[in-house]
Amino acid sequence: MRTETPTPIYLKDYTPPPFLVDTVTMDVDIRPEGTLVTTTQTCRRNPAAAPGLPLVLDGEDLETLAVVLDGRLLAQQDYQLDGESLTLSGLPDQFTLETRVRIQPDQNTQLSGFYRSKNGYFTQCEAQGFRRITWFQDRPDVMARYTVTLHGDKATYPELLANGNPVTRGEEDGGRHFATWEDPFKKPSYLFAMVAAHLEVLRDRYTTASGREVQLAVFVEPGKLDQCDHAMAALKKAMAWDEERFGLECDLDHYMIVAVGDFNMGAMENKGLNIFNTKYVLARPDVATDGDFENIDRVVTHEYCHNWTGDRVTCRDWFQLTLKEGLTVFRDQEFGFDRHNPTVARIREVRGLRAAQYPEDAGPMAHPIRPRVYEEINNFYTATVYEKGAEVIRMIQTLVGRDGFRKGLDLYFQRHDGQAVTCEDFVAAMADANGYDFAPFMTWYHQAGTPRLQARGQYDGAAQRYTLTLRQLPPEGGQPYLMPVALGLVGPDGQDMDLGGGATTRVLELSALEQSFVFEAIPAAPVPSLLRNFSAPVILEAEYSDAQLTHLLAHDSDPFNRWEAGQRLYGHLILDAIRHITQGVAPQWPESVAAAARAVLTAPDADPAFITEALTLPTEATLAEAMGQVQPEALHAARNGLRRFLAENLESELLARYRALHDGKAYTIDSPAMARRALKNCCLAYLNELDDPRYGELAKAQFDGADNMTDQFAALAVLVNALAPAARALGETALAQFRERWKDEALVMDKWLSVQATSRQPDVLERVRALTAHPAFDAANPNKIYALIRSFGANHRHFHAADGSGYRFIAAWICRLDPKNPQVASRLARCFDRWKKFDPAHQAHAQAALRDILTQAGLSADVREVVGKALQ
Ligand code: B3K
Ligand code: ZN
Repeated sequence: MRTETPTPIYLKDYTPPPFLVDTVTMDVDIRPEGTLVTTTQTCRRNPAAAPGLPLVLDGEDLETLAVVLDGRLLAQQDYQLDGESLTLSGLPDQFTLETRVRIQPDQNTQLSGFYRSKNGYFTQCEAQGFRRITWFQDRPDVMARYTVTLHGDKATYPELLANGNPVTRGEEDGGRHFATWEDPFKKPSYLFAMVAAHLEVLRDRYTTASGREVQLAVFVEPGKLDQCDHAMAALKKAMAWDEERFGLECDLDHYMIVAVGDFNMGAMENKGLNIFNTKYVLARPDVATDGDFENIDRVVTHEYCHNWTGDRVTCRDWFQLTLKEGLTVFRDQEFGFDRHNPTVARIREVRGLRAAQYPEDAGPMAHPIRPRVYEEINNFYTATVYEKGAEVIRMIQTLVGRDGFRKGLDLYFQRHDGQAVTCEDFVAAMADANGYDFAPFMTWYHQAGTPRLQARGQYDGAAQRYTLTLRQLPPEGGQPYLMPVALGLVGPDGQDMDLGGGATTRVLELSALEQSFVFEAIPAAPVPSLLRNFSAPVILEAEYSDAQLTHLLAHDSDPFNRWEAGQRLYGHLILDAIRHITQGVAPQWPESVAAAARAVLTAPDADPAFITEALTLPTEATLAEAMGQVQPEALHAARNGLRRFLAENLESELLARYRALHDGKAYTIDSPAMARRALKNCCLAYLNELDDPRYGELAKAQFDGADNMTDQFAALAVLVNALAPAARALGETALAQFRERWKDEALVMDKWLSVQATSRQPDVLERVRALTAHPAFDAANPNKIYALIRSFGANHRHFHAADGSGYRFIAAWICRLDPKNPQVASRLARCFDRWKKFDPAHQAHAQAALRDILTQAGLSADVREVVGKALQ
């Protein structure tokens, strides 16, 4: 939406829609001169709305050809057409409205609504794309039954798809054809989808627990059929899992996934017709990494889970977005825990939360998981709504238990199936099913920011009593939270102590600002293991000594907290080193951290995936959050310094482990094999922190000999980032070879772009600039922008270059993209979120770049909101 003055939308202003829509019949005629859309809606007055209100329809970039009320063609003075609304007053209580519009999908560069991609036409309607197709009350609480007929040239668009079930299809004059689809379910307009394209399809079937047969289909661009098997298998696994875990069966006769190369985000859960970014569908061992395979599992599951949490029960308004997104992320996370090493999965989630959501919560775009106000809703598909939203759902499960959570979810569906509801409705179902009072918990829904948690332990040896005092510091002196704090007490022998009745972990419910918990019969002073398995999304400010952290890292029975202790230890050391570096003193690394890391690396029975996580340092973005004022060069140097110190001290163990894991065994895509590859590549990367040219050669040999993308790409990344000149030269050769081999695989070329944009080499910006002119790059394709431009924006060291060059580069791209695709431009603008954490010289550069953006004429609401808030 283009607008000069931002118009904030407030949750408190919500009113029910004046009219309900029972049926929508659409005729979509795709022609070279534009697409004609004729929509017939049967409407009736909403008894829940104020009486006598006019009907206000939303529309954007529509050429209005006719408005017909109950069969009567209206004259222009019979309705009011201004900009983005069409208003009809004095309407009867029931009527049929027909509108005819022409749209230009070939010119739709925003990729919202109906748009052209390589092999045809696709839609994206969430949040407000449907209004770019036809006039409608484009809001999620208007749910209707849709019948859609598509017409198009048969040879160019052999597949004509829409939500629901195919009803009829046939030939038309001039080599054209048509197809009619009927969706038996009421749905909000944001779940509408249609596709007219030339695609190939992989078909399969799934029989649900109660015997319903569901036809499954994955549609991809011609030539990619051999990259669909994994997505199809993921879909079937997700269907079985949702039955088993939540008793939720697929309600559809047809479940289709369509992959498209031009897509603003990951994927979209349109009822029965999911549309996916190719990135989350296409995979084959030689072109996709283990991470890609896992992401496909995750996104396919996420969209599938939406069929219940989002589609069957949807949101009343967009402020409630976390109702479906937080809950569905929680569900896809649970799927991950049930299928993979749950600790490693949890670690990765928390790493992601700290790298993206914590900074968001501390920055200018901070908002509660249920925001109270927005200017552009597309800016609120955030880590807070999604990932923190999932943490909030997880805390509910922790508080009422797994069975209690299931009871609550059952009640939620029983009460609200087919409705558009609020977060309160969800929590009320959880409360009522469990007799649990969630009132003090609701702070999580309306307060922004990350709470801090302090812990003070006191041991009374004579009384054998341990008293733990927890103190919460809500952000900016806000309301206290109710938070579950899972706790264990680790004894000097490394064993968990008995917390009563043989339990070794207890969930403390902290709801006051300060609360003390007393534990009796504690034989010795323990080290508290707090927030086990990350039981609440808070910042724990416990003052652990390095010795206590080493103790937890070695012994905590909670593997998440073993990892956490390591992260804390690394964090302490890196922050100390930064202080030294900024004073011109070389940092000193203690032997004890090398010993601790050695113990991790050589633990005989540990899962290699866990070892990898435990040896991976916190990211620069995460570490920056713990600093008062960030010095990006010093931070980068300190973090690399610790990596190098560990490599020097663990060289022989790293090499031995690498050799043992690089065993030439046949490639498989199961969790244990993935874990082994992860650790192998972690060892290879550490070894290349050293100047020894043999390790560069080792990486190049792995690159040359790899039969899978995981090993090939990991070796490439190591070489591209290598500091030793010989290894770096091998990196250049490898980049050229990689490009030559994969130039026709768009997704693989995205990796090639992003590995260069995220590199730590000093010439990275020059290189990125040059790559913007490379044939592998395309400014109209979101994946390319994300791979090259946004990856550079996430390159902490170089985006925050002292001369401001990184800021100017990203700002220029925001200005260039905004007129074409504001959603993508706005995502790029988020790179500036933390500019105020840097020193005045950095700030001056960032501020100038941000101001430049704001002076652009016709700036979108999307970018204006993000940049405006950043400058406030
Ligand atoms: N619901 C979509 C996201 C739509 C984003 C619109 N800007 C994908 C998902 O969360 O599953
Ligand atoms: Zn979602």
